[in-house]
Amino acid sequence: MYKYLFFIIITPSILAAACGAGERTGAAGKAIKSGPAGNNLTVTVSNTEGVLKKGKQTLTVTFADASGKPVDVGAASLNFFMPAMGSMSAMNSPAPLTTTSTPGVYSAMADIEMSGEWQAQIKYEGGAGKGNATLPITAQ
Ligand SMILES: [Cu+2]
Repeated sequence: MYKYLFFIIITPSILAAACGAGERTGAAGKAIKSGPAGNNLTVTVSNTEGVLKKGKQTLTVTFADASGKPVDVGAASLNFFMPAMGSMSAMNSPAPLTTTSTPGVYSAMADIEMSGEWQAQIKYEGGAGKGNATLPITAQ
């Protein structure tokens, strides 16, 4: 009972903190990784915890200008790639992107097969130009 009450009391403040961070960075939740994506844009992969994990999960991919404002990039894609390691062949795990109510912010359904070093390969093409980014991300 004590734990249950604690959970109810603490949850709203956690959610409020997450929303506040999202507005500052133009990304939902906490950034896992971000990097330059060409055309003066920065792409950020984020989720509520700021950590990529093994298994199925929803991620947010945000393209933003220098001021942090999301920019609609048109068609975008995300693929998780892991190079061959010893006897294990290279792995590719596409994470389909869907648009959200905010142009420039996409939702990704990722299925990370194993923990370790992945490369998030991001591509886009549209009104903001054509570009790509490769972000090294460690899955836990
Ligand atoms: Cu591997």
